[in-house]
Amino acid sequence: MSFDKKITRRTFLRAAAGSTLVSGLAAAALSCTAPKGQKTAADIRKIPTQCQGCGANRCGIYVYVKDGRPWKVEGNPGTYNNAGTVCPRGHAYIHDLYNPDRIKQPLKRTAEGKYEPISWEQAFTEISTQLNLIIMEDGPQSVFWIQYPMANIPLAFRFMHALGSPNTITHGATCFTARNAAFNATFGGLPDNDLKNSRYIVLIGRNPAGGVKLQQIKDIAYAKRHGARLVVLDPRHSETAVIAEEWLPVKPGTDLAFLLAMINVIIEEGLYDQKFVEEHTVGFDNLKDEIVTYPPEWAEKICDIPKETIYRVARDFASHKPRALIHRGYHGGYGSGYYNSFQTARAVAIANAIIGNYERVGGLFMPQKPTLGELEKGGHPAPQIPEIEKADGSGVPGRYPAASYSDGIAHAVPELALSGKFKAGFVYHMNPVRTNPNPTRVIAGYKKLQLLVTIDCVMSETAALSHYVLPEHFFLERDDHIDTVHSGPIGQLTMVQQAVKPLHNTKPLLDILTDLSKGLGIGKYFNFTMDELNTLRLQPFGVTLDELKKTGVIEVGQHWQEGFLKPCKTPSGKVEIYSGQLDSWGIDPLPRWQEPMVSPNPSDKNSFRLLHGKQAIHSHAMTANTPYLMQLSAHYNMIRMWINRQRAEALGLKDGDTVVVESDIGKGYVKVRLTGGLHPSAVWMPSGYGIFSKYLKTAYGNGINYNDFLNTYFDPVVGHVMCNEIIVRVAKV
Ligand SMILES: Nc1nc2c(c(=O)[nH]1)N[C@H]1C(S)=C(S)[C@@H](COP(=O)(O)OP(=O)(O)OC[C@H]3O[C@@H](n4cnc5c(=O)[nH]c(N)nc54)[C@H](O)[C@@H]3O)O[C@H]1N2
Ligand SMILES: Nc1nc2c(c(=O)[nH]1)N[C@H]1C(S)=C(S)[C@@H](COP(=O)(O)OP(=O)(O)OC[C@H]3O[C@@H](n4cnc5c(=O)[nH]c(N)nc54)[C@H](O)[C@@H]3O)O[C@H]1N2
Ligand SMILES: [Mo]
Repeated sequence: MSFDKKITRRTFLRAAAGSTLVSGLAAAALSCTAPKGQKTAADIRKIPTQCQGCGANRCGIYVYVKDGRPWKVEGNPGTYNNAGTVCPRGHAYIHDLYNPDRIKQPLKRTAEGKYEPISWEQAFTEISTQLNLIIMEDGPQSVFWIQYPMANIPLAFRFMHALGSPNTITHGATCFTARNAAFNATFGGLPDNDLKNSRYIVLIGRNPAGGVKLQQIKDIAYAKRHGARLVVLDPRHSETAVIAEEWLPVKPGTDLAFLLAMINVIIEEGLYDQKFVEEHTVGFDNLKDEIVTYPPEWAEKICDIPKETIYRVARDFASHKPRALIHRGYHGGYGSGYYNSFQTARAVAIANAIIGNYERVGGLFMPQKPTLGELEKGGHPAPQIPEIEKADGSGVPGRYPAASYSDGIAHAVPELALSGKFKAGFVYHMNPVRTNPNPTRVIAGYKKLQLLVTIDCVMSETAALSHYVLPEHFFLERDDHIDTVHSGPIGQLTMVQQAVKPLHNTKPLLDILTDLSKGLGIGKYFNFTMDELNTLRLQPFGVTLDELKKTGVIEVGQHWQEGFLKPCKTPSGKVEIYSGQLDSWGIDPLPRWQEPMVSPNPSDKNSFRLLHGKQAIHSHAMTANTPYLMQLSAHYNMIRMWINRQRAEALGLKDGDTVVVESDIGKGYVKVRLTGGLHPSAVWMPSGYGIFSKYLKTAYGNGINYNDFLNTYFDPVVGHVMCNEIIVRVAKV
């Protein structure tokens, strides 16, 4: 059965949105492994926890446990991010508890590159001894910690700061840092989208039905039922474009031209919110002076969207104010894709601001983030934040001042290791060898380290390079730090809660850090249990840990209210259209047109820009080893690169043919899917495949990955990867 024929993108969308089809298939596939026999209410426990099937959304779920085994999953109706639903990955991922590829005890790399089991005691002793020596010789700043930005992150900060190193890093620079920095510069933080109440929604390189966020797709569906118009700008006819009133196949990397022209129309025709602009923004006049150079007549030649369409979208958008929004975006459009991504995200922020939708129903709003209680209150001293600049230059004047100090620049690690600045590193819940650009260089860098410790549940590509691999409890086996990720219009507390007994000789992160800290002379910073920590974290809210564990979600604080009630956390306290701070850092204070860094060669019929993106049934590089999900990939023929039909035919290609894809750094082979739903200048590759760790037997050898073709780039503003700045040659084999 071909993916094109039987499962359309429309049904995929429904699957992602309502978890019907694909998750139904996934659940059907899974039910064969669920324990057989009669289920009686008495032996089934329903445990609220957080899904970790992607790390990003951390959806509130109930895990039903029967005879000590997880049996099924349901969405927690109270959590904001998923509002009662679970996606296919959530249904399937719980079964990775029993995945035979899990690491069952600590491992040490031998001289031959094999892994031998060792005891936890040996692991802690050897790691702390080596680390002490490295710190003595090269200082604590030669140690880094890199991880997925998830609930446990304060523990890593604590550990690193106690050691005296500022070098904590997340995957941000490979995902979202251009967007975050731009919204910070404009609003002093990252606002959320009130999609549900919006009446005109523009998505620019955001595909919530593929890069799934269940609440967003549900809210879009709700808004559409109430008359909202949905406009999707995407070079690809994405799963979300399927339900849009309008799909605008923008030329990749040129959304900035479209946005500047939109702003031009809104200002030139006086369609902006004059009162809001006067009262709450700075620098409108500077923008007004410059924007005249960017009419739709100019933009259409750059972005391939006709001027009439730009005029119409700009007018419709403004006429629905304040209940109109351009989604804040995530990864695909301007999270970390292009040389111009930072300014594209600035233009998105400004286009929203001038129609006065900020802090308005149906527009953008600052989420109500609760501040958790302090460990100090329980007599647990906090380590000082080291007064040393971060080695990757994030937040450092003259280097990447606009980059977030806490996210850092992930793909700078290999350089810093090769140059000898980093000697030792910890990788937690992240797989940089597969998710960072240019694996050859990443491998060379990570291999150069004197000590590399990876904390994972399986032998990822990164684990398979490490000197020590420390297995963490699977999420169903542990409690994590209380999380505030579900906060939207109201603050929400949720957590990962243990649902089953640990199956193997593994440990949760806090225990690993506690034991390690003893040998490192920083034991006083890890003198609490997870229950004590979480109890203290809850103290300001007057709720108990038992209450949270019972319901899985607790709302705290006031509900968001419409209106500009608090100053922005920008230098002026207002929305900064013109940013003096950016100017002082030598960064364009207003968005101005910038070309993408590289472009396909128009006179070479084999030359394309390589784009990538999420499929609803896979997460990053981490679910390709989940057998049920890979079964779906195979069944629906999903491991194919999309190519524009006419361009493919000019290369003599038919659907399903194998092509060779080559960039200046990589080469690979993949099957193609011919489609009318892709801008002719690009090819598009699903991003969840190309696993090369031989330990991951289901995933290994299936498909290729965009990182194999991506050179090592650092955007000059925030240092992000510029992951869509890839030109490939595609040819039939
Ligand atoms: N299924 C699934 N869902 C996920 C995740 C996952 O791994 N799997 N991960 C979560 C995370 S961490 C993230 S960051 C989000 C990502 O969520 P998104 O950013 O929405 O997802 P992507 O698939 O990266 O990109 C979205 C779209 O951007 C388009 N695009 C590429 N270049 C351009 C361009 O120049 N202009 C425009 N307008 N569009 C462009 C792509 O064609 C793609 O359809 O998903 C989250 N949800
Ligand atoms: N190949 C590829 N690269 C990408 C992307 C992609 O889709 N594909 N997307 C980009 C984006 S948007 C993002 S956000 C980043 C994400 O990149 P990463 O942060 O590297 O995320 P994952 O690939 O999901 O890797 C997560 C790792 O955590 C491990 N893990 C899972 N559960 C647990 C647990 O409970 N405990 C521990 N200790 N480990 C666990 C998984 O086995 C896996 O090795 O990658 C970027 N780069
Ligand atoms: Mo991401």
